[in-house]
Amino acid sequence: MNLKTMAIAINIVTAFFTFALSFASQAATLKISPKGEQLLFDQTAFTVKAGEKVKLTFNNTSSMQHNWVLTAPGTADKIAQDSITAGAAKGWLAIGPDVLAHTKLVDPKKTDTIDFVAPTKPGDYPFICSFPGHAMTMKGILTVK
Ligand SMILES: [Cu+2]
Repeated sequence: MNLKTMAIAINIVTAFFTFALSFASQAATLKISPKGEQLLFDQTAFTVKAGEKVKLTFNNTSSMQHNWVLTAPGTADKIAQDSITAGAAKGWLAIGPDVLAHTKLVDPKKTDTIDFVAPTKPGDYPFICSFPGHAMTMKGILTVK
């Protein structure tokens, strides 16, 4: 390999990593918290692109345990019900194929950050807190476009 070939090779490698870095930094960044001590999220609507990388941080500013659970359309009520049965040992979450992404059960004044890939099918994906009794009001919609 002569010097010119090596220079071209280095340029190609540099271009590749620059491209890879720019792609990696394109993850959508979402931040959500409870609304004070109410059984509400402070954000009830997010929009992301289909198949997009998402980084979500749930900052539990309240004095209760909560989580953030993304559900397949039409399944939030069942997941909330099943999560009561799942019990404290399972973090009050019935994990199954309709749970598309979730934080851990976050203790008061703690945060959890998760990375996931947005659904590839456009639509409205409900998110809930699956702690018993919270999902009726502690919910929102992640819109995938
Ligand atoms: Cu909650």
